[in-house]
Amino acid sequence: MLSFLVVWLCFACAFAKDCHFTLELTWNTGSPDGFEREMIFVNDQFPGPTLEIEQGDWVEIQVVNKMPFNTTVHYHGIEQLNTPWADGVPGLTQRPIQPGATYTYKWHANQYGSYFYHAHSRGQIDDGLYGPIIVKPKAGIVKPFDRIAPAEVKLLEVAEQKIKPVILSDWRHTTSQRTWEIQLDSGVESALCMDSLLVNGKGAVDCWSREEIDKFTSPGIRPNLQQNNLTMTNKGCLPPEILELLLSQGTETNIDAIPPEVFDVCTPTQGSREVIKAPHSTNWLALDIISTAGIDTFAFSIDEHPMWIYAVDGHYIEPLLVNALSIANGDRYSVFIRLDKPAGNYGIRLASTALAQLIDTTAVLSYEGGYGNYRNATDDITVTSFPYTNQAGVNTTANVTFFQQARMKSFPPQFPQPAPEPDQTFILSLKTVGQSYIWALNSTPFDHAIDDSSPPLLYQPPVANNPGGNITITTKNNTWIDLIFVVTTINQPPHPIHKHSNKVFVIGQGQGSFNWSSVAEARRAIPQAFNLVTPPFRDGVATIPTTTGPTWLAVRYRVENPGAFLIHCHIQSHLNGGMAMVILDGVDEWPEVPDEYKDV
Ligand SMILES: *[C@@H]1O[C@H](CO)[C@@H](O)[C@H](O)[C@H]1NC(C)=O
Ligand SMILES: *[C@@H]1O[C@H](CO)[C@@H](O)[C@H](O)[C@H]1NC(C)=O
Ligand SMILES: *[C@@H]1O[C@H](CO)[C@@H](O)[C@H](O)[C@H]1NC(C)=O
Ligand SMILES: *[C@@H]1O[C@H](CO)[C@@H](O)[C@H](O)[C@H]1NC(C)=O
Ligand SMILES: *[C@@H]1O[C@H](CO)[C@@H](O)[C@H](O)[C@H]1NC(C)=O
Ligand SMILES: *[C@@H]1O[C@H](CO)[C@@H](O)[C@H](O)[C@H]1NC(C)=O
Ligand SMILES: *[C@@H]1O[C@H](CO)[C@@H](O)[C@H](O)[C@H]1NC(C)=O
Ligand SMILES: *[C@@H]1O[C@H](CO)[C@@H](O)[C@H](O)[C@H]1NC(C)=O
Ligand SMILES: [Cu+2]
Repeated sequence: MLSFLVVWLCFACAFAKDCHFTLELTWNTGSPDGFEREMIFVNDQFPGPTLEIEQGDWVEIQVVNKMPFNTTVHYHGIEQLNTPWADGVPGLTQRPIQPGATYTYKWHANQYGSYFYHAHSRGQIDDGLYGPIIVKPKAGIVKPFDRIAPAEVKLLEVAEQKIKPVILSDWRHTTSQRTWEIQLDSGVESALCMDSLLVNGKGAVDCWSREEIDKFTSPGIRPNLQQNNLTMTNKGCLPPEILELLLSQGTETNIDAIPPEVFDVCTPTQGSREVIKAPHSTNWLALDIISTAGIDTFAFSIDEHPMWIYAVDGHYIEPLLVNALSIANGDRYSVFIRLDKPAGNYGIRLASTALAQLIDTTAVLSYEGGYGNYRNATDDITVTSFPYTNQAGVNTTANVTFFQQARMKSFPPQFPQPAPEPDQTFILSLKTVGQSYIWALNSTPFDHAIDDSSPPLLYQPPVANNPGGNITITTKNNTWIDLIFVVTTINQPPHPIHKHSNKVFVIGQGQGSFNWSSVAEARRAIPQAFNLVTPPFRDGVATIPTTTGPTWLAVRYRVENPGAFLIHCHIQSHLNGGMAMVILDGVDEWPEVPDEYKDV
C-alpha cells in the first residue's frame, strides 16, 4: 500500500528553504558485527542516512513505519521552538506511529550544529534506529576558528563544510524486547552487558583473554568481587550477582533465568571495520562524533592526532586541544584534526569506561595512499600507530590530555551577566527503587503507561495532564529554573541526563550531600563549586558517579518554548526502568496543537 512511495529523496537540502526527507523504517535481519539478528533499518541503511540541513530551513520528515510495532522518532538536541508536537515522544507529544502508518514531523532548524535522530519508543534505539543530523551554520554566524589556526581559517571552514559524522554505539545480539523480558524474568539489570562496540555501524565481537580481563578490572570494584569470590565475566561484564548486591535492595532475583550468552559466553566474530578516508591533500578533517550508545560511556581517541574540540552538542565553544574524549550517551563533539602525519593507517580507539563492562573496538583513519580495500576485520589493515588510550579507555602516557567539561566555554559567551536568579528550584533524587533495573530520576519511577496517553499530554490543558507530583515539573514561560540532581546511594554510574527542547547551563557540581535548599545558599558555603560566569551550555550532562559517596549537579535554564518535554537519563536501560520526568514548560502560554496533528 505504501510501497509506491518514493523513498530515496535528496538527503542534502543545500540552499533550500524547505527541506523534505522520507525515512522508511523496516525490521529485517542484519549483522553489523558479524552476528545475524533482527534489527531496524532506515531506508535500508544502518546507521540511518545523514540528514543535511541548512540553518534556517523548515524541515519536513515523513516517517513511514513498516515495522511490526509502534514507534516514534526524536530529533536529539533540536529545540522544536514553537513545534513541541514534533519532538517525537510517545504519550507526551504524539500518539505512537502504528505499523503501516506514516507521521510527518515539521520543525524549524533555528540552530546550527551536530544532532541525531533516534527512536524514542521502548528500547528501539538499541535495535539500530539512529542516524546523524548536520545543520550547516548560516552566513554571519561567528566561529571560533581563528583560535585554532589564524592563518588557516578558510581551510577550517572548508573542512567544516565537509564534516563527517562518526557514530559511536554499543550493540547487543538480543533484541531490545527480549532484553527487557530477560530483566523482568531475572529481576536483574542484564541489559548492561553488550556484545560489541560499533563505529558508524561497523565492528566485531572481540573477546578479551582472561589475563586482559583480570588486568583491566577496575580497582574500584576488585575488592567487592574478591569478597564474593567473583570475577568479571567472559564478556568482561560485572557478574549479575554483583549487580544484585550493589543495586537491588533485597528484592527477589532469579539469575538462572538469564541465558548464558547474556553475561558469560563470548563468541568472536569477523565483523567489519570502519575506515575513515581522508585525502592527503587536505590539511584538516572535521568529524562530528556522536554517541548513540544505549549503555556505555566511551573513551575516544585517534592515534597520534590531537583533536581541536570546537563545538559541543551543536554549539561552538572556545576551542580546546585534547588527545582524548570521554563521551556519554547522547553527547556530540565536533572536532578538527590536522592531517600532518605520513600517509598511512591510524587507529581510532573506542573503549567502554563504564564499570559495567570491559569492551573496545578499533576503527581506522586512513590517509590517501595508506589504505587498501577493507571489507572486513580479516582484511589486511595494519595499524601500527601509537594509541593515546588503551583497550580500557585509560591514557597510555602521563601527558595524554582528556577533554574536561569544566574548561568548556560557550563561544560567544551565552550566560547572561549578572547571572539570573532562579524563579523555581527543583531538587531531584536519583536512585534505583527495588530491583536493579527499576530507576527513578526523582524518587518515583516514571510510569511508561504514559507513553500510551491518548490524547498525549501536550494536547490537553496542562492542569489536566500532570502525571504525578514526583515526576512532573511545571514552569511558567520566560522564567529561570534550577534543577539539582542529587545522587545519594553509593555505586551509581554517571547518569547522562538529557533535557528535551532548549539547552541548560551547568552551573555547579560537587562531591558530598547537597545540604542546602538552593544554589544561592550552597554558593555561600562552597562558592568554588559553582561557575555563574562561563558555565558549560549543553543538552546533556552527566552526574558524577557515586564511587565513594554522594554527589550533586546543578543546572539552570530559561523557559522559552512552552510544551510537554521529557527529561531523562540517556542510558537506555535506565530510561526503560523509569529514570525520566515530564517538564510542562510554560503552562501559562500553553500551545495549541495544529489540527493536522490532532487526528493522527
Ligand atoms: C500502539 O499504539 C496504539 C495507538 O496509540 C495503541 O493503542 C496500542 O496499544 C500500541 N500498541 C502497543 C503494542 O503498544
Ligand atoms: C569464597 O571462597 C572461599 C574459599 O573457597 C570460602 O572460604 C569463602 O566462604 C567464599 N566466600 C563467599 C562469600 O562465598
Ligand atoms: C572477509 O573478507 C574475506 C576476503 O578478504 C572473505 O573471504 C570473507 O568471506 C569476508 N568475511 C565476511 C564476514 O564478510
Ligand atoms: C595517566 O594519567 C594520569 C593522570 O595524569 C597519570 O597519573 C598516569 O600515570 C597516566 N598513566 C600512564 C600509563 O602514564
Ligand atoms: C608525551 O611525551 C612524549 C615524550 O616527550 C612524546 O613523544 C609524546 O608525543 C607525548 N604525547 C602527547 C600526547 O603529547
Ligand atoms: C515522592 O517521593 C517521596 C520521597 O522523596 C515519597 O515519600 C513519596 O511517596 C513519593 N510520592 C509518590 C506519589 O510516589
Ligand atoms: C516564551 O518566552 C520567551 C522568552 O523567554 C519568548 O521569546 C517567547 O515568545 C514566549 N513564548 C510564548 C508562547 O509566549
Ligand atoms: C553535608 O553535610 C554532611 C554532614 O554534615 C557532610 O558530611 C557533607 O560533607 C556535607 N556536604 C557538603 C557538600 O559539604
Ligand atoms: Cu542513568
